[in-house]
Amino acid sequence: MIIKESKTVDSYEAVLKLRDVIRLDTLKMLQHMGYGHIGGSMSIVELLAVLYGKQMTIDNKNPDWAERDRLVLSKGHAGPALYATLANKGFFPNDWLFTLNEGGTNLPSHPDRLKIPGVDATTGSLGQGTSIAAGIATGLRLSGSDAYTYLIVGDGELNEGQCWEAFQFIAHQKLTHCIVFIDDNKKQLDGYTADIINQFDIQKKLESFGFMTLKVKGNDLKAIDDAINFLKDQEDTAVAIVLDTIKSQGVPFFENLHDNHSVKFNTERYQIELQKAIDELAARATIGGENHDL
Ligand SMILES: Cc1ncc(C[n+]2csc(CCOP(=O)(O)OP(=O)(O)O)c2C)c(N)n1
Repeated sequence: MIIKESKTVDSYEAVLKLRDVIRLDTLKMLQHMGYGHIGGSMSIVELLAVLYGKQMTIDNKNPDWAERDRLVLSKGHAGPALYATLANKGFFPNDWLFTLNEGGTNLPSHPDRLKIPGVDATTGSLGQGTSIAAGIATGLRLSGSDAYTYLIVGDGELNEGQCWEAFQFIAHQKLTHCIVFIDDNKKQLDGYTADIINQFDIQKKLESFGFMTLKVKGNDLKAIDDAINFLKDQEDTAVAIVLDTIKSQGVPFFENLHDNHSVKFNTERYQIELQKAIDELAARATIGGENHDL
């Protein structure tokens, strides 16, 4: 068994750098395509950096390794951020990123587990990833595996009743090794989640289902990492983390843009602002990450 040997042991400095390159490469992919899901991709960058840079047991040389941790990106429209992460972790060549959504590409806009090394679940139809993750985690438990399943769900996605059916199952089964993350960026496709179908208090709802929950700032790498470590120590309970995020997180102009779900970069202003963000990130990535209280 080589289980622990391939555990990622990157330092926080490496996690910071990974955060910046995920954000940078995702923006470059969207720039190349001319449009795309900037909002929901950016709001999970920090989470992906902590998971792939520190928490996950994975092997880029053996993406189907039976003992690996799994990740289900149920909000599959954020695929570009996952692709940038996997490319930077060595699962496939970086130049694949610039074929996003093109005819014949390996990287369709939403994750396809049969095409993309490192993708554990095909997603895009909101809600479905929650049941897939519940199934994967159950299968791993039944086979005696200690591997974790990480499930990322959008706050708008919670409008899908399927999510709550899956959460009920995860809670009932006390699937300690299925860690649920809610990307609470307060917006969905065409407006504020609270205006479309209010989710009310997500944390309280999950707790009423039997989850132990934590809420953390979704741009705070250490808070995310600490929350995961804390929940991994819990026994006999389902666990979830509500990430307090901002749509288009880390890219100030697009954070402040009202319609920032999927943006067409077809105005001079959008193109200039996107290029500015790319240039700033590229400069920061080169010097190895900003100072951060970690
Ligand atoms: C079943 C289903 N209905 C509708 C859509 C179209 N859709 C794509 S993203 C989205 C909004 C999702 O909002 P949220 O989960 O909050 O995502 P985020 O804000 O993080 O991008 C919708 C309605 C879909 N992909 N699947």
